[in-house]
Amino acid sequence: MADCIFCSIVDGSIPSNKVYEDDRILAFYDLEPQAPVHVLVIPKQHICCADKIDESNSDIVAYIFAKIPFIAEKLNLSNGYRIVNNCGEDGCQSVKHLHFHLLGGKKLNSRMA
Ligand code: DGP
Repeated sequence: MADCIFCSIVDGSIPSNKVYEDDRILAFYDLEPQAPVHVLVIPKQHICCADKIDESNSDIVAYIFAKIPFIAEKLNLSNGYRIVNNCGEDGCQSVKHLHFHLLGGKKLNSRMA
C-alpha cells in the first residue's frame, strides 16, 4: 500500500534490520526500542490493524503466532517475552500496518497500561 512505512520495509525501499523473513511475514528490529530486545513481527500483506482481522485474513495471525517461538529462540528469549499489539487511536497505534511487538531481554514491567 502506498504511503505505508511497513509496506516499504517489506518491498525493501526502506531498509530494516531483519531477524526473520519468509514469503508471508517479516520480523525486524524496532527503530525506537523499548526493551533490550524489541522486534516487530508483521504480515507482508497490508492489514491496517487488529480491528480489521476477520475470518478472511485471520490465518496470517495464527501463522505469525506459530512463528514467534522460532523468532524468540533466534533472539535468545528463552526466559520469556511479551507480545504487544497497539490498535487504533486509544491503543496508540502509530503505524497503520498490523504488527506485533516482541519485547524481552529483561524482566519487564508488570503493568501494561
Ligand atoms: P506502534 O506504536 O504500535 O504503531 O509501533 C510502531 C513502531 O514502529 C514503533 O515502536 C517505532 C517503529 N517504527 C516506526 N517507523 C519505523 C521504521 O521505519 N523502521 C523500524 N525498524 N521501526 C519503525
